[in-house]
Amino acid sequence: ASEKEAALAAVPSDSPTIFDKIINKEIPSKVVFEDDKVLAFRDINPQAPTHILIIPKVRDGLTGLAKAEERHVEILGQLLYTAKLIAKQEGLDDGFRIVINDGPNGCQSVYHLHVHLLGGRQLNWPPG
Ligand code: DGP
Repeated sequence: ASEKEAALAAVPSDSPTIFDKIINKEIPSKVVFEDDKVLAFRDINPQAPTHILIIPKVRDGLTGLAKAEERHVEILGQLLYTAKLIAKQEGLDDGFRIVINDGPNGCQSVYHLHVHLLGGRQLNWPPG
C-alpha cells in the first residue's frame, strides 16, 4: 500500500505501535542516533536520500503532536534539536525538511509521535 493508503487505514489509538518494537530492538532498524530519551532510525520507505525518523523512547501519551501537553515541551524541543544534529551528521549543509504528520488528514500512519528528517535532494513546495 502507498503511504497515503497506510495512513488512511491506520486507526488512531493508544495501543503499542511498531515503534515500540524498534525501540526494544525486537525488530531491526538502522539507528543513526540514540540517547536515553530519543531514538532516530532510517525510514523503511525513504522519500529522499536521507529520510530519518526521530522519536521519543517513551511515548507518554504522545500518539501525535495534537496530543501534546505542557509536560511534553522538553521532549518536543529535544526531538527538534536532535533533528538538527543529525542533519549535520548526514551532511545536509544545503538544507533539509522537518515534517510531523498528524491524524488522517496529515497522513499519519504510526501513532507514536515522530519527526521526519528529509534531505539530500531538492525538495518541492507545496507538499501534496
Ligand atoms: P507517518 O506517515 O508520518 O505516520 O510515518 C510513518 C513512517 O514510518 C513511514 O514513513 C514509514 C515508517 N515505518 C513504518 N514502519 C516502519 C518500520 O518497521 N521500520 C522503519 N524503519 N520505518 C517504518
